Amino acid sequence: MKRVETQFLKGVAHWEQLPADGRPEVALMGRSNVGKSSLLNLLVGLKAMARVSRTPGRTQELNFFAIGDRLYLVDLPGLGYANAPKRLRLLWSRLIERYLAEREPLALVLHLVDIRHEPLAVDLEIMAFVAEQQLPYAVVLTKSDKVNRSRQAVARRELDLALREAGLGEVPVAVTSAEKGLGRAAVWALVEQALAEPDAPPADDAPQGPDAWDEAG
Ligand SMILES: Nc1nc2c(ncn2[C@@H]2O[C@H](COP(=O)(O)OP(=O)(O)OP(=O)(O)O)[C@@H](O)[C@H]2O)c(=O)[nH]1
Ligand SMILES: [Mg+2]
Repeated sequence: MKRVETQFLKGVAHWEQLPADGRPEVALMGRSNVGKSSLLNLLVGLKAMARVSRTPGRTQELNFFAIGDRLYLVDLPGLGYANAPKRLRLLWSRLIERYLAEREPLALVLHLVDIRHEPLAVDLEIMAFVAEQQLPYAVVLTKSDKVNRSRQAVARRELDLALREAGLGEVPVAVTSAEKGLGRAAVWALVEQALAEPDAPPADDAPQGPDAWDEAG
């Protein structure tokens, strides 16, 4: 698997610590344990760039990873737990909420949904928030190695229904397995598409696609 030149920049716990260079940012968002850190590792082609934890909710800060000098992947803290109280939004830190609502360089929210389960309450909250704020948005169905083809098809239908009910039409979807190394190019394609949108920050003459950034040792 090819690597993408990647560096951990920092964990951000306060607004003032956000990078000031204006590079576009792609945020990985989803419930705790859905596979955000694993997807980040898959995307950059390194096994242990983002910490993968079996203990839900371990990542408490917004973790910024520089992809070349072109963009940041932002590993957001996991949201909500299976046994969380009803008002899940309370578990979103004010920083996450403000980051999503106000962050200028935010070019794409990648919402990770576990392919094994119907979208959970926390997923519906994310969709509602995305619709309300009109954020650039795509969904990644994770852990595809855990289900068969027919369950994959059902998951797509359940997802499409939830998206429609949230008022979100035409949302791009990728299917991944960090375990099997599947879906990497599909997710990068979503990122490229978002960076190419007219209201995204200009990409200069930067090379296109992860293969072009294959400079890491
Ligand atoms: N089988 C399988 N397991 C996966 C996959 N992706 C992640 N996992 C497992 O799911 C667990 C959680 O993965 P993480 O990547 O740490 O999830 P996270 O969303 O970053 O979790 P928090 O940071 O705690 O919110 C780990 O045990 C991973 O090994 C996948 O594609 N397939
Ligand atoms: Mg994580």
